[in-house]
Formats: sequence, C-alpha cells, structure tokens
Amino acid sequence: MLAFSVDSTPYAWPFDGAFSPQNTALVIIDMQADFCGEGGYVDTMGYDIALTRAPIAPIQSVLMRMRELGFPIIHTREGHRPDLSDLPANKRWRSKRMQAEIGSEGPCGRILVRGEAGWEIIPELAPLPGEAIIDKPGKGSFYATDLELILRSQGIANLILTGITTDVCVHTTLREANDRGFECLVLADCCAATEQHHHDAAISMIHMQGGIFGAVSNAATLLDALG
Ligand code: C5J
Repeated sequence: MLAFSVDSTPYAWPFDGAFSPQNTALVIIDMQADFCGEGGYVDTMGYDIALTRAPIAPIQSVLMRMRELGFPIIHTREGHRPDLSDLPANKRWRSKRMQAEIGSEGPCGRILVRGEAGWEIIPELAPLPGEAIIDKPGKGSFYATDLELILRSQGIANLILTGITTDVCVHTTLREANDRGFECLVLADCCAATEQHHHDAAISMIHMQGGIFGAVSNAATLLDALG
C-alpha cells in the first residue's frame, strides 16, 4: 500500500506518521467563477482577482498527481437555491452593501446562485465524473451538507485543503474539520484571499499552539513527497 508523509509546519504531517489514498482526500474549496473569474462576485465587489486566481496552477499540479495516485477528490461550491430560500437575510444585506447582492443579475448570471455561470467551478479545475461535489450554502463545507457522511463512509481521516478564500471558506472548513477529528493539511500556495495580509494571517494562525488546526505545506513539497 502507498504511504506518505510530508514536510510541513509546525509538524510533519500527518500527526500519526503516514497518509495514503485509502484514508486521505484532496478538498478543493469554491474554485468558482464567482470567486476568481472576471465579472464574478469577488470581481464585482472590487477585489483584485489576480490574488484569487494565483492558486489555480498549483492546485492543478496537485490535483493531477493525486488523481493519478487514486486519492479521493472532493470539490465544493458555495451557492444558493434560485428562490433564495436558503439565503440568510444578513448575508444578502451585506452583499448588497458591496454592490454585489447575492441573487441579483451580474455579468456571470445571478450572483452565487446554483446553476448560474458564476457559480460553476472554473474549467481549469473541472471535476471529473465520480468526484464528489459538495454544494454548501455557507462558508464551512460541513454545515448543511453531507460531507461528513461521505468522508466517514469512505474511511477518510486526513484532509488536504486547497481553494479560496483562505480566511473565509478554507478556514471555516478547516476549523469544522478539526473539531470533528479530521487531520488537516493546508497547502498555502494552493489557497488565496481577497487581501494578501488576510491570507498571511490565516496561514500564520494554523501554527498557533503547536498546530492548533493542523499543519501547513505547499504544492511543490507535497508533490515531492508523492514522488
Ligand atoms: C466568501 C469563500 N469569501 N469561498 N466565500 O464569501 O471564501
């Protein structure tokens, strides 16, 4: 059986010495046009999408290798039902303040609405048939989804987390996963935030208290470990 460990900080991951395609999944969070595409939600709010596009190439390299080795791949998408019945009023109100009201018509269709062009995962990272896709209404990938059931049913104990944004959906998912006992590795260059200092702070926080949420590495180091 294939077994790996990876150089990471503040400890060599995973904590119990080795991971394999049998117990470890790659999670790619919210690589949707709304978060990194022209005319999407993040672009409409006025943020620089060069930041949120930066992880595309590193994620592609990790995704390709982990697919080859047979690791389970899980994609997530943030979005709401077309009738917006799962959109909290405060979330809608806040997005409106940023001139990017969730549910309103934008250049990529209705913002953050399931089925619209902006909500789709970008073609560079398109899921393959058989890869799980988790549709989530919130920031965390566990809240109001069947992610935990899918992971437990497959015997997954370790998660390698990538995607956007580091400080919001990646961190919320990391914290939810950590509280559920999943052993998490965040690949820093496979994540990005809408502001660089928020990304840096989010990565730094993982190192607190001996790795309070898990460990941090990067694409090249993981690829090296995977051979
Ligand atoms: C945000 C996300 N930032 N995917 N969502 O609203 O991080």
